[in-house]
Amino acid sequence: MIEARLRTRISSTELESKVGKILGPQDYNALLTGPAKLLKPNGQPLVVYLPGALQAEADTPAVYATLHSLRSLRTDNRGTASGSRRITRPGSTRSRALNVPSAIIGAFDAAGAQKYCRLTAWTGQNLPQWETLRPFLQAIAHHFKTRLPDRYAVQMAEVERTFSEWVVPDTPFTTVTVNNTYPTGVHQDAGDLESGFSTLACIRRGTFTGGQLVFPKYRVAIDMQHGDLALIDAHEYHGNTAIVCACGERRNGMCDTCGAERISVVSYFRQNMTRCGSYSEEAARAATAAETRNRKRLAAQIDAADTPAEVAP
Ligand SMILES: O=C(O)CCC(=O)C(=O)O
Repeated sequence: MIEARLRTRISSTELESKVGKILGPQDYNALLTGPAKLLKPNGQPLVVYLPGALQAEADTPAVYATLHSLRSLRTDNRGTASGSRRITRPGSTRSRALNVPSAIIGAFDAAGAQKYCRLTAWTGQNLPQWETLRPFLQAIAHHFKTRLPDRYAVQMAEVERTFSEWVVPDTPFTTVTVNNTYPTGVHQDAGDLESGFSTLACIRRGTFTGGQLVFPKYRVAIDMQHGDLALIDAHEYHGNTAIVCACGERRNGMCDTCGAERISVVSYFRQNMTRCGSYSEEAARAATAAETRNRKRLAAQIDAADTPAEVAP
């Protein structure tokens, strides 16, 4: 395995100018195609690239079936990672970015309007499918433990402080983001453990060009192939290049015509999961929140019914 310490290759002003943008081949000098461990200038790991490390697990039909089925879940909440600017529509209080095929599965901490920890909606409704991913996620965890034992130990210490129902058994992961065939704009991940590490696995079908995972600050990229795993510092700016399928189309979602598909599976530990109560405590919190919402909605309806209609003078 190649091991190298990188130098910063662009100024912070240039890096900032790339945030939210889709990168291209002009944004890297080195493209990793073989096993490598790259360190940042401070000696901390940036990437451990393990080509083919998940070949067997990636070819398990049930794993592919589950990951592939998630392509229908889309979100406009990925911000700069969507490769677009957030826009707030008139009359709305929420800003939205480009709608991309990206799903969060597993556990999620209390955030925004949902003031309780939970399994994400898809996960709660598809527990058997969620469980088919266990061997895949456990294989990722195994490589993480072997290649970056210090970071793994830090993450497992947080697992010890977390109710087990929120953690994928025998892994340091609570949560997984599954992306299907779209280029992420330059972004840093947020919400995952600062002192931990992230992992990105790739499953591919059909023929396409692009999709290289780029770290623009260091001008390096990885050409992720089917069954590859990269352990990555996702707090460093990263993004992946445009994906053009065999039909010649730039994709935002898999191509139903030629079948080109690039699934990236990002597994991590959500920093605030240590604050969650047990599953039943959080379910009780969710029930109370739903009751409060219903009571407020009903009160608003009663108020509206009591308001005399305006009479024209
Ligand atoms: O698909 C990729 O290569 C990058 C995915 C990613 O950066 C993310 O989901 O945050």
